[in-house]
Amino acid sequence: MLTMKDVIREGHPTLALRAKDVKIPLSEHDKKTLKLMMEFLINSQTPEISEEYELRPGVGIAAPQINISKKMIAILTTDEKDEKLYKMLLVNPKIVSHSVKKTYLPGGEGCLSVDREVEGLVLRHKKIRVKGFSFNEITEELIPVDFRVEGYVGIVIQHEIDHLNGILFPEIVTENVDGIDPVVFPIQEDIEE
Ligand code: UDB
Ligand code: ZN
Repeated sequence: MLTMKDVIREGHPTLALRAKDVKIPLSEHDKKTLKLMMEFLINSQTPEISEEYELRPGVGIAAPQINISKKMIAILTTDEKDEKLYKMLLVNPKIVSHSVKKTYLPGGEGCLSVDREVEGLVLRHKKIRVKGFSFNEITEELIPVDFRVEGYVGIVIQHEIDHLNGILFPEIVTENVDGIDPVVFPIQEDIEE
């Protein structure tokens, strides 16, 4: 399994590289890497496992973060609207178009590869259209995908694709978000009796 020891940190040269296109069909090594990336996200979100191995609860990871400079990302998160689960292993993902409108996470971003608090907010496209291939880890099929996402899930995908382009969020923080609407997470109201 992957642990935080496998996650390289800010300052490591691999994080600044442009990742390579993945060759299709996938090699057995690339399939194993994709499966390990999703397993890391699942483990990191499983309280008993994340405590035992001191994993930060991850919603996304890009292959360069484990020192593999190839265009592969894993996403495991729900969206802020209907709590729909996005569990995806994407190969050669590309943003083919995006909205003019921007958005941001009101609490700012963090990163598994950044071990410090960074002030400032990251402006992201509000809506994106992504093309690439989706890896099914059960059947090992690689399916072409073309989908639109917005809001929180869109931000996670943009953050991971930035890693494929050698960009870390501290390099793109801004102070000024005048006139731009943040992603809004609904408040979980406790229902009693
Ligand atoms: C994360 N996790 O995984 F609202 F259950 C961050 C870290 C850096 C804090 C681990 C995160 O935001 N988890 C989270 C948030 C919730 C509810 C919940 C868990 N990343 C991924 C990363 O570094 N990928 O390279 C940072 C996110 C900041 C914006 C998008 C990705
Ligand atoms: Zn990151």
